[in-house]
Parts: sequence; structure tokens; C-alpha cells
Amino acid sequence: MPNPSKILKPGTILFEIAWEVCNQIGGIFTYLKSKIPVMIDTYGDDYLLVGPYLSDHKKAEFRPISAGDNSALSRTITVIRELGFDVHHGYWLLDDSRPRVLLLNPNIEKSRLNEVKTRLWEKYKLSTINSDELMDQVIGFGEILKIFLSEYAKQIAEDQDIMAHFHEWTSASCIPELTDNQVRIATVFTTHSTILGRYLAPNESNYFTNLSGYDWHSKSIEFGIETRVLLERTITAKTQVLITDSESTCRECEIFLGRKPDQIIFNGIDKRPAPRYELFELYTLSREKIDAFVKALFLPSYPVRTEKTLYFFTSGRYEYRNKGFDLTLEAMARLNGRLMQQNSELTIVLFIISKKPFFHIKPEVLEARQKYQDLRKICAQISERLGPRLYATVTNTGRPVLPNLNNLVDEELLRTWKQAVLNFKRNELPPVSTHQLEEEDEISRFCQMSGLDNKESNRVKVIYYPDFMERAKSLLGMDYQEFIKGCNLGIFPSLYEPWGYTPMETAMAGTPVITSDTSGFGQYLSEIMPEHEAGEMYLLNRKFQTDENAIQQLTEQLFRFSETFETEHYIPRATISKQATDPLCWTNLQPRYHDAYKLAFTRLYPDSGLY
Ligand code: 1S3
Repeated sequence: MPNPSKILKPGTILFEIAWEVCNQIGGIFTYLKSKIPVMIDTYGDDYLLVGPYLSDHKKAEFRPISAGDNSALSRTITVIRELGFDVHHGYWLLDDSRPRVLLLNPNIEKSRLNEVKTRLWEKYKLSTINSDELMDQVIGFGEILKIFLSEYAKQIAEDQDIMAHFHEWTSASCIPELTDNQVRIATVFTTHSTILGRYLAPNESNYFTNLSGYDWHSKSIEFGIETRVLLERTITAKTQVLITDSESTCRECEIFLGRKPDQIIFNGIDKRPAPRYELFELYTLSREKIDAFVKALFLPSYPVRTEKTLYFFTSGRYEYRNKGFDLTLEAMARLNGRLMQQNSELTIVLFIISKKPFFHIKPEVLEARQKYQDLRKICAQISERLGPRLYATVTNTGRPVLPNLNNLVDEELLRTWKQAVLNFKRNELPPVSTHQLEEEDEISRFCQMSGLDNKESNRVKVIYYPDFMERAKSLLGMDYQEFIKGCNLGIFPSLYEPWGYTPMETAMAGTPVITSDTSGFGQYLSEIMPEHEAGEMYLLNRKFQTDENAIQQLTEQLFRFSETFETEHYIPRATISKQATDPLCWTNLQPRYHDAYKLAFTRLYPDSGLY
């Protein structure tokens, strides 16, 4: 394990700041979660995460630490609270680590917010008067953080250093003023995407071909995102060091943000994939749970044969076109048509896991799950009683004649069983979405229009799960990591995907995966593993293709995958080579960050000769 004293000056405090600290939205959450164990090993108590304290904050994931000591941190928190800001210090309760976090309530008083807005206009010509809720929170968060860091710099010893590593523009609006006020803090800004990239890729035809010709200013006005882009550009210009995670985002930084990143650092993993045999065992265990859920949901309406069923899934931040949900659904609809035409006996269940506002889990889903569990319980009771009685009957008579089984089960149990079977039946089709959405979205609309409505004759069924899959509240009784291990294929034909943790996690779980040539991970794979070695990991060409072209490719890939299973009864698992995973281990990527941190200090203290 690297010794921090050899990396940065002993006692250097490292703040890692992101909007997704204790606040799951997309890939930055996974980035942090996977990196934290290595950071704690290296920096121990000198490592502190900072994020927003939001009203729908998951209290279960945060345990407050009661203040009381006289550390610089406690003293600073006291000062900030006295200024009227809402600050929470505690532990982030993750599965395998408990880092210390500081959560700042970004909803600051209106009059204070307006003062900051005026300042931002006067100093940087950032017009935020008509901003939306997110922008107001970003500014509020930046203001508290600026005051907090400036105060903290006063509270610590003069020879102690502070490193602040920000992720994405949402967490970094205080960088310009920290730099201009010459607060003695080194700043590193990692942009995991660009705002214009997220908007232009799904809305402009031939985005990748035209990339170098876009004018950031006119495009940001056209899409109504001028203030956000201006803020992102100001942050980029003022940070000491700029990092991004893939070649394509690096180009975007040059074109849209006007600065070439100092480094491209790929995203990492905290664990190497388990051995093949273990992954297969995990597949079987998780698969049983998925089977149970699918049976509970579908059996009340019509029979399903899970031994002839494949589980496909897609997931990620809800960005319908960027994450390729549109392509996945269209290809699945076409696959359905082809399989039906062939009278295939296969069933493909597509799970779509992406967070969307919902009111509640649909009562029919909870009911179906409950009734299925009841039925299983009764069946287990019957077999428990039947076994010894059957044995006794045969041993008593000594004859190999099967007795009337009805006579071996108690009347009452039989009646309960019959009732449970009758109760289990339902006249409606299995619901496409497991939750009652607050409003109809593109996914539900597409399923309705294309006939992916879970009717019996369809060979492709859809389960849309619009929430994060966490063990405590998961309908399937497992978390996302366990779930993906039990699936047969992860489909991620993203259009805009700077890196792509979703396909990477899928491959690490041993589950076959389709990713696209626009994702950083896809590009990495294609460079490091020749095609014939990329065991069950497929690359879809999207970058310079029309949507129609990409849909045809994807449908063909899905069809071939399903056909192989139907004809060869073979369950493929993905294998990712050590050569591909080793460079992605956080322990191996960490020195790259240390270089970036040193560079930031060199720029902060150009004449010190210390860095
Ligand atoms: C971003 O999160 P997203 O899911 O919105 O950052 C991730 C971590 O760097 C990256 O993997 C992903 O491609 C981006 O999209």
C-alpha cells in the first residue's frame, strides 16, 4: 500500500467533493464507492468526502458524528453553523467501507443566494437570475463550500496543505473564487462528461463527425444551457489541474471548455473478477432469485418456463438516448418479432433498471409476490408431510405401488393449497413497470406503442424497475451487484458514455455484455483485448453509424445470442483478461492521481521548490 508521506506532504488533508456523495444518480456514485476503500487505506483520517445534504436524503446511509473534539474540522464546522448554514458531519454507511463525510445543505436563504448571484455576475459575467432549482443548489453548495474551505485553511497549521478534488461542475462552482481569492488550497477538477456533450450527442445528427466544428457558445444558447456551460468553462479555466476519464471527453474539453485536460485517468475497480467457477456458482444462486420473481409476476397470468428463459438487462442514469435505452427497446421489439415468426419456445425477459420518480410499488406486484411466497410455503408444507407418509406407506406394504397421494395429505392443507392456487390466478397481463410512475415516460410509451406489453404470445417480456436496486428494499431480494450476476446479458448501446461503469461492472460480474464504441470502456476493451479474446463482450459500432444501422447490428447480436442458447443449451459467461483488468485496479491508478495532486501543488506554490 502506498505511503501517503511519500506521495504528498505528511498531514495533507484531502477533500473529495461530488454531488453524488451519499446521493446516487449515475456513474460518479459508482466511481466514488469503488475508490473509497483505497483512499481510506492511503489517507486514513486525512480523507474527507463532501456532498450535498438534500431533503430526500437517505438517512439510512448516513450516521452523524456528534461534534465535541477541538479539531480544525470541528472548529470550522462550528464557525459555519454560526453563520447560519446547515452542515452535517458523519459516516457514509457503505457495504464495505464507512468514510467520513461532510454534507452541506445547498438550499441557502434567498437573500444570501441573490448576493452570491450578483457577485458571480460581477466577477464572471455568469447570469443566474433566472436559474432553475438545480442551478440554485449548485450555487448554494459552492458558497458554503467556499466559506468552509477558506475557514478551514485558517484553522490548520500554516505548513499543512489542503488538496480539494472536485467531480463534475455541480460540485465545483466555488473553484473560481477559491483561486481568485488565493485561498491556499490546491484544486483538481475531474470532469466525467461535458454539459454540451450530454445535450448535443442525443440531439444532433452525426455528433461525432461534426464535433470539432461546434461553436460552444451558439450551441449552448440554442439549447438554453448558456449559464451552465459558462460556469463549467470558468471552473475549467480556474482549476489548477483538469482531469477527464476518456479520449472522447478529452476532445470535448478542448472544443467545448477551451482547455486540454492535464491527464486522462481511466475509471477503476476495487475488486478483480472472481474465478470462473465461482462466478458460475454465483450465477446459479442469483438466477434462482430472479426466477422466483419472474414466476411470481408472470405465472398468475400465464405459464412461463424459466429453464427456457434468458434474462437481459440494461441500466444507468435515465438519459433515454444517451444511454441507448431507445436502441435497446427497438432492437428488443424486433427480436420479439423474429422469435415469434420462428415459433421460438424461448422467452427473453428484459429488465430496465433506471431511476425515475414514482409514487409507490404497484400493489399488484406486491400482491403477486406475496401470493407466490404463500403458495411456495404451502407446497413446502405438503411435501414435508407427504415424504415421510409416502415412505411409511411403501415400507409398510412392501409393494412398489404408489398410493393415492390425495389420501396422504390432510384435508385442510389440501383445501388451503387449492385456495392459494385459485387466489394466485389473475386476469390481467403482468405489468411492464413494477412501480407506479409519477408520469408516463419514454420507456413506458415505447413499450405500449410497440406491443411490448407482456402478452403471452410475445417472446420478449419487459420488467421496468424505475428504482435503484438495493438489498433492503429490492423487490427481488437482492442488490444490483447480485442481480447482474444472475443475468445472461447486459445491453449498453450508449450513444454518449464518457466511460461506462455499467458495462464494466457487468463484465466483471462474469455476465456477457454489449457495449458501444462510443463508451470509454468499450474503446479501452477494443484496444487492450483483440476481438477473438473478448470472451462474450461485444462492441457495437455506433460512433459513425446511423441509428437504423446500429439497431440492425444490435438486433442481429441479440438474435444470435438467443439462438445459440436455444440450439446449444449453452450458458455463456464473460471472461475479462488480467491484462485488461490490472491497469484498472484503483491501486494501480492511484499514482496517476498523485501526479495530478503534485502538479496542482506545483501550480499553487510555483516557487516553493517543495513539489
Ligand atoms: C458519468 O456518469 P453517468 O452515468 O452520468 O460518470 C461516470 C464515471 O466517470 C462515467 O462512467 C459515465 O460514462 C458518465 O455518465
